[in-house]
Amino acid sequence: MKKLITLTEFIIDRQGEFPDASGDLTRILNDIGIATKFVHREVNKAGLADILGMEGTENVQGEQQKKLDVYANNQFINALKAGGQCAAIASEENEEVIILDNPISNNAKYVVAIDPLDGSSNIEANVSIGTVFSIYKRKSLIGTPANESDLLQPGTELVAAGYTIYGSSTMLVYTTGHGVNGFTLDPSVGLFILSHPDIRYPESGNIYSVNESNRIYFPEAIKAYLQFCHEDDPSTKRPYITRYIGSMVADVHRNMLLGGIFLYPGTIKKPQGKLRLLYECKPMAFIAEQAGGKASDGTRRILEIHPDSIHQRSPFFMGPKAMVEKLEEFIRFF
Ligand code: P6P
Repeated sequence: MKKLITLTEFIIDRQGEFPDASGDLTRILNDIGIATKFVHREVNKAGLADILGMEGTENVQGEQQKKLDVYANNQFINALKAGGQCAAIASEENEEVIILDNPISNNAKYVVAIDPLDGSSNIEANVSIGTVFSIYKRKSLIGTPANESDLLQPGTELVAAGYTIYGSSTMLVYTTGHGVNGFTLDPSVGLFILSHPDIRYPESGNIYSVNESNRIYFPEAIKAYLQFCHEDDPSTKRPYITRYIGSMVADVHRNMLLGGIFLYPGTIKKPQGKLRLLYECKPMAFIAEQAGGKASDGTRRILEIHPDSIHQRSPFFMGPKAMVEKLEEFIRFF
């Protein structure tokens, strides 16, 4: 029987990839893994909310139940606070950066940007949703409280990034800059087991994922690219297959495994698009590049964009290098 490798064993085994590894990154990744299991448990009960008295109703103590995305946010904040390896958190759920100003966290080397439950509006339809996380080394003086500038770093400074997809199974996929590996949760024992070692994009693909209801608002270059996707040319696997779940983590995960491009373009109404640069686009871009793919805003490498604010949005294109570069050709031409 093949030896099962747990997430914890894998993280510890790979600790050697960092010359100055002190175990802090190992611990912070484990903290995220623990919080993920609690979120998994609640997400999987979500459909029973009315029956179990969850999600917006009052529980037996008369406490107002948290919406799942607020619940998830609290789980990750509490786990990172308790773990003591994180000095500050930028979360999709919080307007301001959460500075963990206490003697232990002020000595932490890392800060975290997180979307605790992306796509949560899909829960009531039982559609896969996800968590997206990313870890940076703080730039501010260790021993002092961290600050917002610790989170406003280009993605090239990322130490680790990953996502969890709560779908038919719960999978945690992450990179520390040495490839991408996927772990599937065995809920019967509460362990993430290595199930998808060294995930790589296929050389190219024939899936495209975009919300085509926005088509009339897309720039001409994007409209032309979509026309290219629809053309009948079997030699280039076109017309491409359209697949769009409306939950970024699920769309990105499927496309990375099967070969496809994910597009969330800007529109004439919202030129910067919808997705957030810091805690959605950059972690996914790190994953994309580590899986042999590419991620851009149409003209710039996502990882090289320096965010000005923590909730800043960006047009976002991610997929096999050949597919993203074909799209960028259309953008250059128009
Ligand atoms: P639209 C979910 O709300 C989300 O933030 C991403 O997960 C997803 O890719 C996108 O929005 C879907 O947006 O406008 O296509 O419904």
